[in-house]
Amino acid sequence: MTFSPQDQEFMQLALDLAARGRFTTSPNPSVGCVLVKQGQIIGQGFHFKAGEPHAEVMALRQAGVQAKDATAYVTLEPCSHYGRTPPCAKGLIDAGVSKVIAAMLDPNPQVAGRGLQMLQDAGIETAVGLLQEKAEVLNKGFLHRMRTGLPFVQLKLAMSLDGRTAMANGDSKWITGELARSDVQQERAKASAILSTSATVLADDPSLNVRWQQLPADIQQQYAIENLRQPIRIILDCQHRVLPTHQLFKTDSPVWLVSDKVRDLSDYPDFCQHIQLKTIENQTALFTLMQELAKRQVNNLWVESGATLAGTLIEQKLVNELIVYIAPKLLGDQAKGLCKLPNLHQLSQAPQWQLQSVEQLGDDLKAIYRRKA
Ligand code: AOF
Ligand code: ZN
Repeated sequence: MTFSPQDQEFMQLALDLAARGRFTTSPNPSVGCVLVKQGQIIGQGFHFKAGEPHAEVMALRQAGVQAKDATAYVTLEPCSHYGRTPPCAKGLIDAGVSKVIAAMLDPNPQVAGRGLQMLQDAGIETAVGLLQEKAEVLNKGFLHRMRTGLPFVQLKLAMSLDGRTAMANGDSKWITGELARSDVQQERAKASAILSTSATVLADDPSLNVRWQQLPADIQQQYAIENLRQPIRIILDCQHRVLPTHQLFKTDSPVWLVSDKVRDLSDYPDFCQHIQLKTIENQTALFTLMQELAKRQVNNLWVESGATLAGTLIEQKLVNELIVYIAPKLLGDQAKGLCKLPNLHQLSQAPQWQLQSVEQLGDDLKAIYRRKA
């Protein structure tokens, strides 16, 4: 299939629109749509929140009767099912659109090609694959969950030049600079959920929420605070050490405490839930946890924890991406390391990663790595 430079331009616009939903659409994907007739944009829209209209509906509303015989550029195959909203494929058919170009197919088993089929059956020309790689990046969490039944796991590591995360006495405030810390807030904001442990809660008493006021001004201006979503905080707490007095409970977004025992939460706020899961050698069975989280519609899981959970997740091949913030400091070899890998003895067995991108944030670097097979 060949696409013209103009096709690329319109799809890029649809991708930019889709990205505006990146902090709000979870558990749904971020999707954008542009309607074009005789080279003119007649409607554009994006999906803002689960339960609210899909991108195509927003664009069709704007175009009104002009949508007849238009071309639709959509970043994901239009849906074919009745979910929280009616099928977009039907909306496009009813509006009389003549052509639909999708960046990629929707792997959601409720859709998976049926959206395009519905359009074709109605005599609409369809094409797929325009700027697909960019569309994949935008929804890597949603797509991974649909394809594998697991969340897309991102492990955040903040370290010195010599790969240390804290001094021997635990002091780690602050290794990275302000821009890197603001970037972490953005990454948290994009995540469906944040995973940590009771050890981290007991040591640092973090709130693990998004401080919207720490995000860049242009982002703050784009969103009304009341529309923003806080990620779910998930804490592995086998020994029930997390208390109702911890900072976690000072912001009223969901907290899920995970352990293998029955837990009475009557002293905890209503937004706190318990997930009961088996443990292996006193540790939560992490693969089972991931399956459970995917069932609960967690697309992107952002992990901020200590070296133990980081190491175990890496060992069990459950980390999809490392997000590493590197500060220009040297902490020396008595300082604490990034992750514990007690079973690793041979260099040939060292987990390997593929560099995806590097970005400068003030004096710090942000490097993203994907797990190699
Ligand atoms: C589209 N356009 O803008 C989005 C789509 O429960 P619902 O009705 O919101 O449907 C959610 C599913 O629809 C989601 O899992 C994904 O497969 C698809 N998302 N589809 O045509 C959109 N957000
Ligand atoms: Zn739809």
